[in-house]
Amino acid sequence: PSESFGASTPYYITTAIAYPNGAPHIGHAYEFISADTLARFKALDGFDVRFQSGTDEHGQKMQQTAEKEGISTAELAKTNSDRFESLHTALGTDLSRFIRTTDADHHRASEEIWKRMEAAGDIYLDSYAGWYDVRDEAFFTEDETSVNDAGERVATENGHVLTWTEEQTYFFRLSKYTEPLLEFYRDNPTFMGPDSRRNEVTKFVEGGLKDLSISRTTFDWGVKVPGADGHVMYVWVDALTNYLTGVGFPDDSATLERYWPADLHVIGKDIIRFHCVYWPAFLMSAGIPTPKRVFAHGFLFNKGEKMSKSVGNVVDPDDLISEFGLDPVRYFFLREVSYGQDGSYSAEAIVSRKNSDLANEYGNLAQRSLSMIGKYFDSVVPTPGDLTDDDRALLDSADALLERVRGHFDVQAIHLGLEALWTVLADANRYISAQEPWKLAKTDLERTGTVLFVCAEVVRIVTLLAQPVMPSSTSTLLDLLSVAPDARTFADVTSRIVPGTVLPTPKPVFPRHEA
Ligand code: ME8
Repeated sequence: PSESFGASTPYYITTAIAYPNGAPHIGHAYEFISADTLARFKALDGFDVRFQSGTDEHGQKMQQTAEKEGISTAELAKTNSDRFESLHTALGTDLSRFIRTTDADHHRASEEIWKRMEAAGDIYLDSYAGWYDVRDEAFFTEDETSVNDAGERVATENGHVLTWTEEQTYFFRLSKYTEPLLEFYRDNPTFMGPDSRRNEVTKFVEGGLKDLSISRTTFDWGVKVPGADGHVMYVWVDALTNYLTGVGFPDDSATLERYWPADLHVIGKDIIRFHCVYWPAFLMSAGIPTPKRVFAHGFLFNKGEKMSKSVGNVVDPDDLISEFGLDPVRYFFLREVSYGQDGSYSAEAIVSRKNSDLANEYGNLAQRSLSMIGKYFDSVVPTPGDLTDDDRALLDSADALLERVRGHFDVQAIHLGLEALWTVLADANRYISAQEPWKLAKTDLERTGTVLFVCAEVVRIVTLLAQPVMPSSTSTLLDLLSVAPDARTFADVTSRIVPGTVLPTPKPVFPRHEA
């Protein structure tokens, strides 16, 4: 949220839109937390941020799940979409829009992009026969399939059981975009992150692209193909278009011009092909600019095991939040998992981070510094005397944090940004142990004041920069430092706490975990 719309640079960031055919799980929560942190970082860094998430409600899988549960597809979609929206609330996500692909404006946007691709001569009708994966809504050619132990035809790449399907469908001339896409990747080396993903996508495209079946006639739960009775759009055509719908495509050209192309699509690693191959090809065809960057995070595993209903290790994000607290959970996932790689979580690992990183390293430093200012200086921020080399070294490393952390966040290396903050917290803890202000207070009150000023200042800077990850705890801590609500952006990192400022009574902000 910016102070004046129009003054600051726009930044449009999205998550994938989830399938609401079941309840949200930790993987979804992880994606929302990480994207929210990236969005908040940009907002605090002065950008006019627009942040979108939502639900991907069409497709055969939704229709089949609804039939199994004996409810209408619309009801299934609404019930579960509401659960995803509640999860955003529980996670403290700061969304500009929660989009549902059943929204009226989204149907309008999907029809429009279809018409533009058609006008470009990229859509044609043909008959299709092939192996269909209902779960991923994707077709496979014979050579991409194999037969499993149970004698079922499965997709070789993911083991999903396939059904033989024959129908007349519309096709998108994806083959035509093989060269343009390769050129696009060459010209835009930062389009895909992390870097390691670029090779795998480029290789796939270099292998040559086949035209893509983009309509279905065997069910009707989808966006109707304009002018073609009985056809609904392939779910990925409308799903990807949600990113455009949310910024006013096609009617609200002011919003569209301001926020499109998107700055960042945050997605999981299993849907890279859709975002890095199909999506730019659709957009090129429709004459719409391509997004600036797609970043794929890894998958989360429960103690190293894949989460699945049959194993019974699917954890409800709400349970984690009520057990450990929202900010510790947000911190844990972003610090523990290298963003872009797979990660594992367990209750023990969360407790360990909560106690060592938050309660010990961060909370104790803040609590000791603030309570000594209370005790020795009547809760008034002391005026620092001459700075020693140690004082200066610590302040310099805190002052250098904004540039360092920003550098990491620019390439979505959230974990490295956090590591940088915690390195300075560790330095500050060593500093306070070495300076022993509680002893100094008996002999040299001026020096005590200088040490506590330096500590309070380090806590302030780290806390400003930790806001995107732990919005609520950092807000409390900034209150305890009497930092005014309008002095909490990254532009304020370079100012200093004003000596003479009166502080409220300190209280612990990062308690140890109690089972
Ligand atoms: O893919 N760990 O929806 P979805 C981390 N509707 N991330 C995970 C995960 C895990 N265990 N499981 C899933 C879809 N995700 C499509 C997207 S976008 C135009 C359409 C991530 O509900 C997954 O990678 O299956 C994806 O980014 C998001 O959760 C939604 O997954």
